[in-house]
Amino acid sequence: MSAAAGTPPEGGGDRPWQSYHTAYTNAKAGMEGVDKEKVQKVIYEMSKGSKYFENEQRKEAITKQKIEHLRAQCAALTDNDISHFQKVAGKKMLELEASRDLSKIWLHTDMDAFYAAVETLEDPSLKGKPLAVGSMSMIATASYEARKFGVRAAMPGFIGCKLCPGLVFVRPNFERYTHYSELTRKVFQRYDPNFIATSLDEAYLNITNVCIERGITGEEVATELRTAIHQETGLTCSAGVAPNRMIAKVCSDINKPNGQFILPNDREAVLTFVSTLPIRKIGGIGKVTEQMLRQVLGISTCQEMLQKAAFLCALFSEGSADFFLSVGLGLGGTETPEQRQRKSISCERTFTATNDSSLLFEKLANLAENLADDLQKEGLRGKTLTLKLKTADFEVRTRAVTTRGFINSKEYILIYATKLLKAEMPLSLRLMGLRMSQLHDEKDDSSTSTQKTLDIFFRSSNSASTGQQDFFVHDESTFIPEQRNLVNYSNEGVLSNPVIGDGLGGASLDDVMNTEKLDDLSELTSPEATASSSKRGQQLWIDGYICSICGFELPPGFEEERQEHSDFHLAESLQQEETVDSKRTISNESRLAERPCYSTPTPKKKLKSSKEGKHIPIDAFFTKCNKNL
Ligand code: DCP
Ligand code: CA
Ligand code: CA
Repeated sequence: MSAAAGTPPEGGGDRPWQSYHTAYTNAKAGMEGVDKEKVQKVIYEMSKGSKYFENEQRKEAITKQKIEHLRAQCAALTDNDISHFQKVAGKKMLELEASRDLSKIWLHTDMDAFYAAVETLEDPSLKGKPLAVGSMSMIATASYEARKFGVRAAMPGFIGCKLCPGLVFVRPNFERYTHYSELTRKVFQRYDPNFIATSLDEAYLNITNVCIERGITGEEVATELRTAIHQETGLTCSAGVAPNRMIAKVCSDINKPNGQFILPNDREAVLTFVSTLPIRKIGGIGKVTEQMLRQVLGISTCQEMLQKAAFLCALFSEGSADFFLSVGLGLGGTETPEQRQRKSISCERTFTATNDSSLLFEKLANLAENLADDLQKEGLRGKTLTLKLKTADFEVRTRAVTTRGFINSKEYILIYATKLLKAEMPLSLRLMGLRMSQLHDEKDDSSTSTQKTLDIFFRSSNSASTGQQDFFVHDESTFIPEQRNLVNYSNEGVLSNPVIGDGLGGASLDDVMNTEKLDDLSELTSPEATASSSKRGQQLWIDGYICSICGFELPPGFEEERQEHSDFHLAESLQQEETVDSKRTISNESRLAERPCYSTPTPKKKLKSSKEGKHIPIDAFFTKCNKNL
């Protein structure tokens, strides 16, 4: 019964690479003329047999299953069903149309080949060369010269070398990128003090007021802003101007590099723009969604979403269908999200898996120092400390403790963190993180004396070996439940610990399967958020669909896209580890962690993730690649 326009699966046969689509076979700006098939073949042949490859194949098989399932659902729709969903879709589109707001002018700006451009600025001898920033295991970005060969971000460096034999490598230097990012933000600030930075090199600016107050067009603002950025940083960027953020982002990519594209605040112009726009250009529509929509419903352009609106409503959840129809209508966010209060502050580190306890305590001391620095910089103290662990098997555990007073010093953080870690030993870890929540702003009141009280308390407790239990809060009732917004984060089991608290706040077992907890909402709106070291590598899905690192929204149902997006941040954090790790020194205080500890091992109950083993994170692949080199 369905009117779905199915297309046969691609590839297979004697050209298996044709159906091998990874994150890095998808074209980025500057890759238009690339021989796609050649690139796909090289990538296929070089990654064949790796865990990453196996996982890609597994994902591909899952996508195929999903497609088959959707096709079957589609075929089962009766004429009555279709006319029902036509009505549902018609009503929905009217509602969405009524929400259209053409009164705002949004500008999205994105730096060109950001890391590569910064490196070239610092070392002009790199100019004009095919350049990759990263290592043999991972490329963070490639210059436009390198992109011509198919080299791109997220691609392992050895594949980049194969595609472009003269490829020059530079190690990433995050301090530099943060420095230049801050310079760009000074410019953004002048045009919109509430600009939304979604990564080091990207921001959304509401330029409505600037246009009105100065009587200039969005195009003029874009030109002026890009000129200012170039003058003040020496770097180029591209910009898009449109009535909403979703379209503005698409527009900033159109004339990349060093270009801009302006879409007027006119309904017809927006509809014409989306009528031929490939759905993959939309932030949030990744490889899997693209394949599903194309292969099940024959949708390739945004406008086709409207033609197939009834099927979208019939086959997908309300949230997903709303999103698809908004895309078809060219609608997107127009209001500046409210600044939300910071709920927690955290840092985490990924490293090569180890069970060496002295190394683990050394890393814990570094984390405690980082967290203390970040808290102190922001004038914050906290009461609930959470230790996050990722075992060598990629199982994630979180343990929390609530202190009696507000703390922010490295020493106290480390004492609590050590206690939490000791209770889990022995184990082999690949990631550790510390998060402080239940925050208190020192500026707000006079309770800063709490730390003094604790100082005295700790000193006396530490000096008396029998008093150690006293300062560690064991009473379960004092463990504050962490944020209840449990969000999807695949492949992560959660352990509960009846004695030191599991931080689940009474959530049911079903609730906690495959879940992680909400972290820092302020990251969504705070311009500084993505520049802060405390955000490295920490990636959660707020409310199940908003990336806690960059604010990217992937509505419910976009599990594969979320996984890919998580992989991206994981890879990003690995790169940062590569550079940061080499710089970090073991601080003296880390010896604290080596003190004999006072915990009694507590019984643990393991909740197996139902998705365990389904996805092999990208770092396993990179580790393998490194070994193979
Ligand atoms: N980045 C990364 N890993 C990725 C993608 C990007 O580390 N998988 C880093 C390096 C990039 C920076 O983020 O320089 C910005 O990413 P963009 O996707 O904006 O890419 P570029 O700025 O490098 O290029 P362009 O925007 O010109 O396409
Ligand atoms: Ca960029
Ligand atoms: Ca970017």
